[in-house]
Amino acid sequence: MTAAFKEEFENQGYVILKGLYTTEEAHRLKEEAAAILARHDVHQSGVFLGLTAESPLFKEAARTPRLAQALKEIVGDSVVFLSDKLVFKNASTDFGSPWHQDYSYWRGSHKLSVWIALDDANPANGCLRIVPGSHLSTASHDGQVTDDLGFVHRLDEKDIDPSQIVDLPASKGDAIVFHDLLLHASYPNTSGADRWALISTYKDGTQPDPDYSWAKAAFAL
Ligand SMILES: O=C(O)CCC(=O)C(=O)O
Repeated sequence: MTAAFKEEFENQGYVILKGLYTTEEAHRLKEEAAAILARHDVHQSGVFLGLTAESPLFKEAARTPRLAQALKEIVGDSVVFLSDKLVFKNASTDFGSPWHQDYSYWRGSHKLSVWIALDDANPANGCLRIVPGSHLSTASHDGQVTDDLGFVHRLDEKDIDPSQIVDLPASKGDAIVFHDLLLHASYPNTSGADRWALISTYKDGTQPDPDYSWAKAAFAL
């Protein structure tokens, strides 16, 4: 990792770790996620919180050395894993996530999200979309909530300049690390195929924060 890596994160608000996990590792994680979902009464929201809290395999993946090194490069030596969630889309759970900054939900110190592809992701099955550089300011989240997707803080699509949007297709095992002020959304899944992604949250352990009830499996890297 180089100074250019950190500079890219600071300027763009995100960096891509291609092939963070091998195809086989991503496949194993998806199988494990499916086993976890099968043990729970998961409804159609397409979101399940807390895989690492109940799976040693996910805990191991959350501290994989290349990721730990990249996160330390960005925030410094004290990195804390807070929580993770599976955002799974398929033929019946096919919504696109609306535009938002994660910070609008979390507040406190700034965090990093790591979006990990457990399937190949593209515009047809719901890949991530971002606005590079948007992490440099806080947007007001006053978009109308007319569905029950659970995104209560969101921007109106018309408030996003289409010329600034970058689509981030990903191969299974790729990871996108982004700042909690980076504007992002995802396409709806019109393909009928799975698009499962793991999204993990990390923070700089030296920064004070409120207690987050959703971070019950927190640990230092
Ligand atoms: O649909 C996605 O993969 C993005 C989900 C997302 O942005 C979120 O849950 O904060």
